[in-house]
Amino acid sequence: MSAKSPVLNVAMVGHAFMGRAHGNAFRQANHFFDLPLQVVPKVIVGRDLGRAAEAAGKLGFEHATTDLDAVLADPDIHLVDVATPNDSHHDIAMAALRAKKHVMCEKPLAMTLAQAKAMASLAKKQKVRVALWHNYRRAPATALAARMIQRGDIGAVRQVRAVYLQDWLADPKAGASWRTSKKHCGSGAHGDLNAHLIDLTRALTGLEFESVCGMQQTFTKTRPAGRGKKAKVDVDDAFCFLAKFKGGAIGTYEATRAAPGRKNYNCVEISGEKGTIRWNLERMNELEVFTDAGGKDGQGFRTVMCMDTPHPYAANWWPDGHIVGYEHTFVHHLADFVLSLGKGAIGKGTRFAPDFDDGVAVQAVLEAALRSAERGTWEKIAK
Ligand code: SOE
Repeated sequence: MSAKSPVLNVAMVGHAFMGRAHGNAFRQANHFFDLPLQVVPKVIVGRDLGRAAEAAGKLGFEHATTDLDAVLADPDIHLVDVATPNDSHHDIAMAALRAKKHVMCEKPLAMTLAQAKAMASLAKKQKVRVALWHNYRRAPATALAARMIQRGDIGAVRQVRAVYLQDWLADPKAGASWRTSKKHCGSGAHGDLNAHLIDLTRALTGLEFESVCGMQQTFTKTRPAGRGKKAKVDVDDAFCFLAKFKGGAIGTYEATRAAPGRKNYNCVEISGEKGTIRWNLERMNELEVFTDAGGKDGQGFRTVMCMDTPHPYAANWWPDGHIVGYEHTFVHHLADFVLSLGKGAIGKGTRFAPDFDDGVAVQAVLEAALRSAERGTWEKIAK
């Protein structure tokens, strides 16, 4: 990127945990990637001006506001980033799309499949670029896994084993939040964590879901809500489902936020005809690989340390052997999105994934699994 590169002025709506991860990416991307646009963190939009201004100062945005309409009306804002709780994704993104802004949105894309479809459809109509922050596609190790699987290193995929285990809601005394209220989040661990697993396994294998069979459990039915009050929990603490893929592969998925000791254990294992690949977020730079190399007496899982020049993204940071972290996956995600923006008109070969069509695909699986858990039946994935 040269000093005269055009700018990409960013408005970020929301500034909590995901706002901090996105904000860091907006500031870092141009420092480590040669991008066609200079990303400029312009404004943070929040409900409370004081807190938004404090976040703007910390995250390096030029200013803060509570007036989203004014931001959307500003021709000098090019990209709107939605980093808010799930129930506001649709309305904010649709308003930004109507204003012809490029839009990046946190996962899950929406509260329902219908909302997700409306967002994807409007994005196409407005001919703007959109992205969904499924950041785990872009760890060096997961990007390498996708490359290896898609070039045939493990043969045709037969089985997917995916778990995303956390424990921040294992304690019944852990407080209620928007993440435990269906009105604000749609579902609990399912939409929060299975969404990541669905997207990541789609990205790694290229498989599409055919039907699912799910079950869910809420272990803690009410939680402290401050000032001695209690709030009802009407979403899952844990959600498991079986999956049949088009072409005959099968899968198992498990998401929970009540597994003591599991802090952020996002672990995916893909078995093919002739090999297996396993990735665990808690050891995010490592990829466990079993292929039929080495003859019968030399076989075994090997650990690939994905932090060297041949590995995706790794060379943008440090010399071989230096590791990267969780926050780097967001920087990689944004860098690839800006590269896609720089390719001009939307067309084949310039598409960024995951976009809102991928969001629709994830939402369709989430919703089918919820229907299945409610009815106790296998459910086909809606088109
Ligand atoms: C909470 O479960 C959470 O912050 C998720 O919402 C994120 O998507 C995940 O990356 C980490 O855990």
